[in-house]
Amino acid sequence: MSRLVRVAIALGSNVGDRRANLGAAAVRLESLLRESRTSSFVETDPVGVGSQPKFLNAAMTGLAALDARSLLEALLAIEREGGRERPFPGAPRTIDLDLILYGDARLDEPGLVVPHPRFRERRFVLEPLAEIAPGLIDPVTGKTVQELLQRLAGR
Ligand code: PH2
Ligand code: MG
Ligand code: MG
Repeated sequence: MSRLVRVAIALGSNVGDRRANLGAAAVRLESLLRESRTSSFVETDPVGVGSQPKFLNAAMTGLAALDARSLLEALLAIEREGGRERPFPGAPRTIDLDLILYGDARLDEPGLVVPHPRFRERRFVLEPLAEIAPGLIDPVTGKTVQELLQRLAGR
C-alpha cells in the first residue's frame, strides 16, 4: 500500500510560449498526482533576478505517491523536457518547477529544501496557491497559505 502525500508545486515561465510551457508541464504533473488542482495562470513582474521578461506563474496541488527525492527528480525531468537550460543561476527559463510543500516534511538536503525556503515572501507563489489550497499548512510556521498571503499583503 503506497502512502499518498499532499504536495504543492510552483510553476513559472518567462521564455518562449509561456502559456504552452506551463500547460505542458501541468499535463505531465496531472499524470503524477492524484486529485490534482491547477490554479489560474498569472502574469507577474520578475522578482530578484534583475531586468527580465515578465513571468507567467501558476501553482498545482495533489497527492503524490513518490517520495520527495523521486518527485524532485520527476520535476527536473519535466523541466528538461520543457527545454530548460541553466546557463547561470536565476537565468530566464522556459519552465521552472519548484517543490514548495511535501506534506508536513521538513527537508534540508542538497538540492532538496522543503518547504521552499523563500515561498513565504513570494506573492507569485502564494497568490496562485491560495486560489486552489488556501487552507494548506506550512509545517514551519503553522500558518495556512491564506494567512501567509495576508501577512505578506499587510506588510
Ligand atoms: N522565479 C524566480 C525568481 N523570480 N519572479 C517571478 N515573478 N516569478 C518566478 O517564478 C520567479 C521570479 C526563481 O525561480
Ligand atoms: Mg524558482
Ligand atoms: Mg527551480
